Amino acid sequence: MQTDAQQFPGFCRDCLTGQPAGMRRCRACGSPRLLYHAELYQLTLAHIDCDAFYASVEKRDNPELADKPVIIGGGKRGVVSTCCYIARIHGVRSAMPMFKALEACPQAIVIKPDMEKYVRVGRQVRMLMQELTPLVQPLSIDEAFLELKGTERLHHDPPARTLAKFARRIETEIGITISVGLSYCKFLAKVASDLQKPRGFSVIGAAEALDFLKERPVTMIWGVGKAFATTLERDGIRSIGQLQTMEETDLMKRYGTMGQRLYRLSRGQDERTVDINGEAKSVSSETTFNDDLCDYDDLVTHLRRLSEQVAHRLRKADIAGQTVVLKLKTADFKSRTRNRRLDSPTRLADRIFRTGMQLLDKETDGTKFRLIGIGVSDLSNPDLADPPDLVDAQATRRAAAEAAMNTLRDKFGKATVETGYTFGKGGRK
Ligand code: TTP
Ligand code: MG
Ligand code: MG
Repeated sequence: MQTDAQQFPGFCRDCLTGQPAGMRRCRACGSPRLLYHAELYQLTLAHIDCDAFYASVEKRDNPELADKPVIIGGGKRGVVSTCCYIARIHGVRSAMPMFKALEACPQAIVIKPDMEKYVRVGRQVRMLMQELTPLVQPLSIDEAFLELKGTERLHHDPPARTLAKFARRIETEIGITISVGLSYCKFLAKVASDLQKPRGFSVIGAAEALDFLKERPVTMIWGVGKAFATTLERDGIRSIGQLQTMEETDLMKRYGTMGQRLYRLSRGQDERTVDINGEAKSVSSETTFNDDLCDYDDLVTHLRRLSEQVAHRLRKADIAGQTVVLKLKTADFKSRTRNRRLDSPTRLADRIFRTGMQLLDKETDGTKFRLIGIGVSDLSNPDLADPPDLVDAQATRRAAAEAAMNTLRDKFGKATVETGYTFGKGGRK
């Protein structure tokens, strides 16, 4: 007997019934959510991202919020973490100052984030993903890449149908919604998952990649944020189509390794595979003090030096890490480790150090420490490390300064260059 996938070019995302070509509504359930694509049953690389994640979890837990605009945020920084899609209609966005968000949508219900809960739900989603394939690469609390090649035998369905079933399962079992992007490479799978949010399912095939990208803005390319987009704009480049007409050597001359990325990604060329982050693997440095320390400033001095050692080893090994890990041991030998996952992998001492400082800030409450360590885990190759626009222009300047210092250090040795944090404080060995 033929399967639905062999027999019909499309299927219904609600009841999974196979659909003959050209249907507008499902022949079984009447749903308009039909999926057709020429490469539908060949593509295997998916990106899944939860819709309005924190807000969806809160709505799930309080049905009274269902049709109300909900904003998650507030707290110390007074910004919007996220908001539901109803609030987005009013113009509310992530990272917006709360007062602005409430100007745009005064009737919104504001909820303080409950991180523990979101981490728990994120883990549940991830565990279900791992039932689809062992090749799950989490990118953040609410999203991951999945490689589904070779899972057809296990699921008795091609990846596209397995993913649609998965979206239904998340809705019924977890109570939130997701969006799926299906493509042949990571870049376009991630782009695709964002195209139809919420409850989206978008497919970008190899045959259409060039055309699809042509009219899109350069900011769609991974690693091109506001700052770098401004640089490109100064050079007259706004659309990916413009990049498609440029030579690789020209782009590399102008923008270095980023130029090479622009060249490739603008043409839909992305060789990166889904890799499960090596869990136990990390690069770290630590030091035990002669006398216990409790003062933030004293600890920071060590932190800076250790961050530089870590960055140095990352550069030598030509790897990067995405999760910064701070380790402390108290005077009475209790260990504390604190992690923070960054938006992109890093091998810059400055990023490691600054993240470490933030983690340390919460721990210095008068406790005496005998040891401090800093490191990174979630190791990966450095291709996507430290995109030029990562945080802000200042960070880009610091990154450039660090690169220059590294060159000097490699040439003249470690003691040549010291930053303000280590100078004169035992930074020299
Ligand atoms: P996202 O997946 O970027 O956003 P989202 O899930 O809220 O909405 P979308 O439907 O567009 O995917 O981020 C996941 C969670 O991370 C989000 O729910 C809250 C948190 N977050 C912040 O705290 N601050 C931010 O600036 C962003 C972008 C996200
Ligand atoms: Mg999301
Ligand atoms: Mg996300």
